[in-house]
Order: sequence, then C-alpha cells, then structure tokens
Amino acid sequence: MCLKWSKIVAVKRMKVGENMQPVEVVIATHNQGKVKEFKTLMESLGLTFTCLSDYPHIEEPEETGRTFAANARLKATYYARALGKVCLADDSGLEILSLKGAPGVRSARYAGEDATAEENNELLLKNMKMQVRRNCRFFCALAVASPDGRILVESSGICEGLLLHEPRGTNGFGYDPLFWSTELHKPLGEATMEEKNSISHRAKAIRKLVNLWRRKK
Ligand code: ITT
Repeated sequence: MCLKWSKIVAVKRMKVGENMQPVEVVIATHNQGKVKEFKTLMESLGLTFTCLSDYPHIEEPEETGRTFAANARLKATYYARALGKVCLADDSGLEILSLKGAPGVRSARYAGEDATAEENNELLLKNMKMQVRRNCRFFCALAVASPDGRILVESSGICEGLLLHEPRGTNGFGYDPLFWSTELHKPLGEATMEEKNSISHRAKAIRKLVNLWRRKK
C-alpha cells in the first residue's frame, strides 16, 4: 500500500524534472501544536506541508469512528477527496485505564462539544479524584490518503504515563500538563519540544510512517 504513495510522489517529482517542486502534503488539522510536531519529524522527506488553516473554506467531517484508526482514515479520505491532494490525518487522544479507556476518541470534546483544554482537564481531574490507579496513555493513529481517497499508508504510536493530581507546567497542549511521562520521568507540561518529540505517541507513529515509506521507495 505504501508503494502507491511513494509512486505518486516519485511520478510527480519526475514530471517536474529540473524545476522539481516538493510535493504538497496537507496535514488534516488546525492544531498548530500538532503541525509543528509533524513538520519537525517529517522534515527529512523533503515535502511541502500545509494544514487546514491554509484551506479555511473546507468543512469538517463528523468524527464518527469508534476507534482512533477509524477516525484517522475517515479524515484522511474526506480531506484528500475534498482538496484533491495527498492528505495526512491523525486522530489521537488520552486513554485512562480506570475510566475504561475514556476520554478516548472523545478527548477533544470530553467536557462538551466546544470545551477548552482547561475545561477538559478540570473534568478529568474531578472524575479521577477517587482513583488510585492512574495509568494512562496517549494513542495516535495516522493515515495517508491519495487525492482519490484511497488509504496509502497507516501507522500508530503509544506514549505511556500516569495522570497527575494537578496540572504541572505550561508546555505542549491539551492534556500535557496532567501527563507524567514514565519515559521522560517528568510531566509533559514541563518537557521541551525536543524531549516530547523523543517519546510522544505522535512522534512514534510518524517515525513508523516515515520508515514504511522509505522502505518502499
Ligand atoms: P484536530 O482535530 O484539528 O487535529 P484536535 O486537537 O481536536 O485537533 P484530535 O481530534 O486528535 O485533535 O483530539 C485529540 C485531543 O486529544 C486533543 O484535543 C487533546 O486534548 C488530546 N491530545 C492528543 N494528543 C495530545 C498531546 O500530544 N498532548 C496533549 N493532549 C493531546
């Protein structure tokens, strides 16, 4: 499957010959924190990255999938078809063992449809108040679709941790200030971007994706 993606990119490069233009890949997110992570970790592929903020007229699809992978596929296919471009989508979120996997695919909307990160974090702390077992993980699913909507390559990554009792630090975004990384031995809210990129669920999924693509080239 990955072969087809690399073929699309290779063919486009051959056609432009000497005036080789880097191929545009649209990252299907408005979240600038994510965009930064993607750009940094995929820099070596020599692609041009844009994101949904560059296409403000496109409506969002409803994320109806019951898994992160299903939502990543749904978003990649929808935006690739709508824009007629290669599109990379992710779906990610926090899963807490003692809450049976919640907030899960509802991570962004845990405290309501338009909830802020602060509201989501506050509700999560409230729901976890009596819980002794605080094991949690970030999960990230990635999917790349061609302009005709076919899924070309997929990957996933996990970042293990413990849920803190109160926010620590202001780095990162979303649930980062509540997440104690068992790999970094510090809260993600206090981690630098380089530190987070060395262990994050998205970073692991992106590295897998980059390797899959390179191997097929
Ligand atoms: P897009 O839909 O535009 O990509 P989003 O932030 O809503 O932006 P998701 O639908 O993937 O992204 O929702 C994931 C939510 O899970 C996100 O809003 C955060 O609350 C949380 N999340 C995901 N990755 C995270 C990370 O690395 N650090 C902190 N929180 C994260």
